[in-house]
Amino acid sequence: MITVFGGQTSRSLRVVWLMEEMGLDYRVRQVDMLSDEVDAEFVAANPATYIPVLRDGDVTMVESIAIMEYLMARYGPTPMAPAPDDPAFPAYQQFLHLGEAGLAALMMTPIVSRFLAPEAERDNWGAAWAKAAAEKRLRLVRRQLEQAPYMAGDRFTAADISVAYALELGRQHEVASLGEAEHAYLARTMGRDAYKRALEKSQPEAAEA
Ligand SMILES: N[C@@H](CCC(=O)N[C@@H](CS)C(=O)NCC(=O)O)C(=O)O
Repeated sequence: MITVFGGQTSRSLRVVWLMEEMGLDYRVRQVDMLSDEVDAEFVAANPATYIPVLRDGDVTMVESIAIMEYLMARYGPTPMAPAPDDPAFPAYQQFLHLGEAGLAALMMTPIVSRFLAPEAERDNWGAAWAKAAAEKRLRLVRRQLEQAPYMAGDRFTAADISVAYALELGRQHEVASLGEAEHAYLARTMGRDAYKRALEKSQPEAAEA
């Protein structure tokens, strides 16, 4: 069975959400990122010690977007991934990656600066730059939402899983200013049954059930 090492609000949610959309069988193996104890199985799976990690038979992978691409290629075809000859494909591919590389990854610097950095280092230039860079990239999401309900057009795809996760991260930690269209988009995407199931199954108490 597929195992995802993750946590309830981590990027493992992207992977679990996708598996719920695809109807795949999996289990979530909780990783407590705040614990001081060494989690030997997790460290063996990812010596860089970040989540999510996917284990599928002999395959061990990190990076949420790469994992999603692997799952859709390995267990598809799926409506979550438009085919390369589909007119929706370029926008799909762009936003699938923008959600992490252009949004969530940039948001992490202001988030960890605000919540984890020593007091004197909270307002640092790098964090302000990363926040501004993410805000600029959000204009691409905003422009897309003026034209279509989803990142790839009329249909929900994995690009929405990628971008919605990032928007929610920015919203929760107040590092992104979301307008009405972005809030409506979050309600539309995170209102899906598959997302609700993913959230439930990512809770620590549900993990080993
Ligand atoms: N680009 C990676 C980022 C993964 C990442 O930053 N994960 C966070 C949790 S959401 C983490 O484990 N951070 C701890 C660390 O980096 O040490 C992905 O998309 O999977």
